Amino acid sequence: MAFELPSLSYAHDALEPHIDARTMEIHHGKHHAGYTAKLNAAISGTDLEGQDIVSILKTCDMNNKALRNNGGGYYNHDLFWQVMGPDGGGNPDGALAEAIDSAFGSFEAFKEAFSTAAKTQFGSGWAWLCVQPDGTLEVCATANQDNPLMPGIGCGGTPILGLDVWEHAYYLNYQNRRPDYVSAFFNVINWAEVSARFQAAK
Ligand code: MN3
Repeated sequence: MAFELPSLSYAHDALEPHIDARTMEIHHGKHHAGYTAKLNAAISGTDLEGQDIVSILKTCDMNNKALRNNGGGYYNHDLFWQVMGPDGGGNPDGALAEAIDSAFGSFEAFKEAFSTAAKTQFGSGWAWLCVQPDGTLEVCATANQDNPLMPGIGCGGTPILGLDVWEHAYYLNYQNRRPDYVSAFFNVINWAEVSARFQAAK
């Protein structure tokens, strides 16, 4: 069974002015669709066909560039769309807020750590907030379409929040101003979704 491009749960313009509609159209409809099609091509006829994407990533042969890049691209964007939303922003609450305070000292300190990871990732990549098996939180950044589910990548935890810092994610609206895009991202984070992922992962 082939992977399908997941549909967005909100309109292309729903995240404006923080993320513009044209970027969303191209990012979801072209880039994510491309990773999905190439992932299907990479697993076609192999014993990976029919496996779920997390299993595929956890056992990924990192020398298989088509699988690594497109499996990561498929998963990363699926997570990215879901951890954003038109009613996003603000602060997390409950157990996630407590875990953030425990790991980073405060929400502001977490925001600083995550933003620094996103801004200083050289070239294309992602910034992540991850849960370790003992329930503690960690921030890391990874290159290209890698993510911490893959063997030996990043902090090794389960990602519950991710930010795409490839230029295709922000260039139309922000050009070279990645820090402004990173700052705007905090206005669209769907903390309810991140909390659900935190509960599921720990
Ligand atoms: Mn992207």
